[in-house]
Amino acid sequence: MTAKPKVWVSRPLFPDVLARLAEHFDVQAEAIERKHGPDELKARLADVDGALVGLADRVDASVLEGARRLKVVANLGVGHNNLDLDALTRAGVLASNTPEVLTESVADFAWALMLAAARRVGAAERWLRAGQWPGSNMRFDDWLGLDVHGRTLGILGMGRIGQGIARRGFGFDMRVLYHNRTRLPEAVERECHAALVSRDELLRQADFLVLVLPFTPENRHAIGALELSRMKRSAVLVNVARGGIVDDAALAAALRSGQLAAAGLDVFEGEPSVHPDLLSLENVVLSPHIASASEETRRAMANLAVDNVIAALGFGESAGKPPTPLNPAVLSRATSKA
Ligand code: 8YV
Repeated sequence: MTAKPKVWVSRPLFPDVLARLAEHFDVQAEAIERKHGPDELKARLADVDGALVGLADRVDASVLEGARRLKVVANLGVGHNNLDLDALTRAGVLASNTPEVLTESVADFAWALMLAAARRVGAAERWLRAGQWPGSNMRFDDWLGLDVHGRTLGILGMGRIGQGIARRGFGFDMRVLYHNRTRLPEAVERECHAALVSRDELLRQADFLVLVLPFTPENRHAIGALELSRMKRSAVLVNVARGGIVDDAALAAALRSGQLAAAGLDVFEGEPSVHPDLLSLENVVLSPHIASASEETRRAMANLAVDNVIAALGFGESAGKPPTPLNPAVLSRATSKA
């Protein structure tokens, strides 16, 4: 009997999802959540046919050296700035990600941060839990926040998640503006009730600016001191994209000086550490990179990553046709070689 192909899973996953892999493969799954350095990643990838990795696993040319059996790396996330796609393609390794399945959950969470930051939910809860709610009635003018309804929602990066955030704006009677490298088809703009403006106009007009850009070298510090200075002093910034798109030190300075009213952040430069100035401010809502973390969505992401590995290694109903490849050229090369 030929040995089963080997698959490494870099993060603990739902047992029933792992069981789907085990039907076809010899699975080595990590039991604890931790970051794997380059040497360890290289050693893990050296003798497996497939791998499921997380955003903390940086897969580049150096870790692929010696990974002779490796055919597929499935990323547990839609963003894939942790993968060097050119290096994977050169090595003939298929890469995949988890688009679509997380769109609506991340859009929901962007709204959670918008609302919480505008209405000071985090700070008010800390105050209540600290027993500071006075016995008599609270002052009528205490805990005043910003309204969300009827304001201007600005979205920077209008992919699927940006569109989901925009569509929700209609229910809050908001004017929706967006900026994107390419204009959306008119039908999509209509469905999202969104209008394209320049990046500068977006910064100037948004009452709520939500970042949903991919993290590329060009987008590093896309929002820094200059951009923040162009925004309204009453504006709220929300980042559900990637740490590093915002200059966190500049943001903390703007929040402290009143240059910007509030922020809601799910992602940070250098996660899991968070800039100490952000930790000490009350006008920012902080969450630990959980925008996609609903029960259904995290399961759907894990299952989609597994679907990609099963298909890429030639098993299951979609053998040879992984559902969400990032470098499909690898597949056509494999077919033409066969
Ligand atoms: C993470 C994300 O994948 O999909 C992305 O790009 O950033 C998240 O959904 C998730 O936090 C798992 O680490």
